[in-house]
Amino acid sequence: MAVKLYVIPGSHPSKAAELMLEHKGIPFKRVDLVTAMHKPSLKLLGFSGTTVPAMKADGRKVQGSREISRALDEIKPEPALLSSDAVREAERWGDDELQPIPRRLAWWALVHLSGKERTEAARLSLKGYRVGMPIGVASRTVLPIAKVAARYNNSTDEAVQADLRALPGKIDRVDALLAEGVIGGDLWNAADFQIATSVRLLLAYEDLEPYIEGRPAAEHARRVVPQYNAAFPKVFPAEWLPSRAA
Ligand SMILES: N[C@@H](CCC(=O)N[C@@H](CS)C(=O)NCC(=O)O)C(=O)O
Repeated sequence: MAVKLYVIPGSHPSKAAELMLEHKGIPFKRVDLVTAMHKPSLKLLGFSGTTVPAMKADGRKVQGSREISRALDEIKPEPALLSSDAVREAERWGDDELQPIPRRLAWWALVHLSGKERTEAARLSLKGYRVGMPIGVASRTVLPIAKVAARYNNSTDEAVQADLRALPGKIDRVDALLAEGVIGGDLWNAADFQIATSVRLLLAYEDLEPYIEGRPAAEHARRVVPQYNAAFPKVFPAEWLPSRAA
C-alpha cells in the first residue's frame, strides 16, 4: 500500500497522524507543504478541504486527523485506534476543544515575539522539514506568514485571552481522562495521539509551564510524543495568564 501524508511544519494534528501511522506499522512517505501555501497545494492535490493532515492511501483521499484515524482502522484493524465510545468522545473533544488552543497561541506568539525570538522559535519548528528554501531564510522571513495564519486561525487578543483562561480546565479534563483510563493505557488509541500532541505543543510555552508541568497530562504527552520541536519564550501579558489554583 502506498501512503502519503501531507503536513505542514510544526502542525500538531499532523504529528498525531504521523504517530498513528507509525503505531499501526504502516509505511508512509511524509510530504511537507509550505504553511499558507498549503491551502492551494491541497486543492491541486485533489483534496476538498484546506487543512492538514491529509493522506492519500492507494489513491483514496482522507483529510482530517479524526478521518485519518478511522481510515487507518479500516486499512489495518489492529491495533485498534478507536477501541470504544469513550475513546471516540475523547478524540472528538481533543480535536474540537483542545487542538485549536495551542494553534491559536502559536500564531499569536509568532507575531508578537521580538524579531530574534521569532526567528529562533520558527527555526526550531521548521527543523527536519523541507520547505523549499534554507531553514535559516524561512525562519527569518516568517512574520508575513505568521500574520496571515494568525488571521485565518482567529488568533486575536480576545480569542487568546479566552484560551488562556480556559487552559487550566482543559488540563484538568486531560488528567481526568487519564485517571479514568480512557487514555494513557498500555495500548495507545486515537485519543491518546489527538490529545497528547496538543498538550505537547502547550508544553512548549514557557508562560504555561506553571499550569502543566508536573501534571499527569504532561507526563503522558512526553511519553506519547517523545520528540517535538517547539519552544516559545515568555510572550503573553502577565495579566492574561489565569491565576493558579492553590
Ligand atoms: N481539526 C482538524 C483540522 C486541522 C487544522 O486546522 N490544521 C491546520 C494546521 S495545524 C491547518 O491546516 N490550517 C489551515 C487552514 O485552516 O486552512 C484536524 O485535526 O485535522
